[in-house]
Amino acid sequence: MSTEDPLILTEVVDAVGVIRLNRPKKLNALSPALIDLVAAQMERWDADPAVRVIVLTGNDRAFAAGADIDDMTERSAVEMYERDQFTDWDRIRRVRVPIIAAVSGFALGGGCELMMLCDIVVAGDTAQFGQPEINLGVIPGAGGTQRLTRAVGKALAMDMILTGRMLSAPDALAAGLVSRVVPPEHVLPEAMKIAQQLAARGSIAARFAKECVLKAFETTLEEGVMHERRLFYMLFATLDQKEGMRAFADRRPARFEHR
Ligand code: DAK
Repeated sequence: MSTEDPLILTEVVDAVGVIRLNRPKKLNALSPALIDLVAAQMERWDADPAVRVIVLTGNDRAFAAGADIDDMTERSAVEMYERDQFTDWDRIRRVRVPIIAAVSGFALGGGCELMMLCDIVVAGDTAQFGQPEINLGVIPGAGGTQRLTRAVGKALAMDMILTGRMLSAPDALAAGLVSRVVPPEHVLPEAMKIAQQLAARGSIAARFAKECVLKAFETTLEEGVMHERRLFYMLFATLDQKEGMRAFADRRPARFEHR
């Protein structure tokens, strides 16, 4: 592979935008340039009504083995602060269409954090997950201490973050870190199957559902329930709600128009 190879490969399959991280020799280490490309592509698709779901994947060996260590080693605190790379990660967090991570191999450090910014995670049964930053003398920097703890609970998050140990895919499934575990060769097909199912449903409801579930991590139960209720009412202003319920009454498949 030459230095000219693109850091990400993208394609749109029906209404599904697929991003493949493409630094295989570096186990898809997430350089600032790579994260910027991922964020920019996701933003473009988020604004494109023709794309209703995004799939993010890596290769058989790695989803991503973390942020690019070589890029950080000799930087000063001021340089890290001035570069303010968290903005690019926040751009991914703000994407409204559902994102499915198709994960094989390593999802470590920033790779695990990037995965946790996705909404559904399909993992190969040999995948490995971890926040090993402690071994480098640092801590997770893109939300790992917060999102991992919310996903798997304090006891396991402390264990993973303090010891840097990796979690197997079955253990990650049991802990609630991933949604489904399949044989490695089925990871991308399964993610695409889910993506096509989501894309066939009403995209306004899908975006509202994502927003509401994420709200659960950021607010009180009462506020979250009120937020859900407002968006529930708002869906009665969409054609998709009428079509979905009429199709049920007519005993026919719904034809959603995403409006
Ligand atoms: N960065 C740079 N290069 C990496 C890398 C990484 N994270 N992970 C692997 N590589 C490179 C290796 O250096 C090696 O390169 P060459 O020597 O061939 O040139 C190549 O990928 C293959 O790796 P290995 O030879 O090491 O392969 P093995 O199968 O022996 O080992 C491994 C696989 C995953 C166990 C090992 O590569 C490993 O321990 N990798 C590092 C894992 C790690 O510590 N990850 C956490 C990185 S820190 C931030 C946002 C996020 C973060 C920080 C800031 N801001 C917004 C500011 C996140 C920080 C991190 O993720």
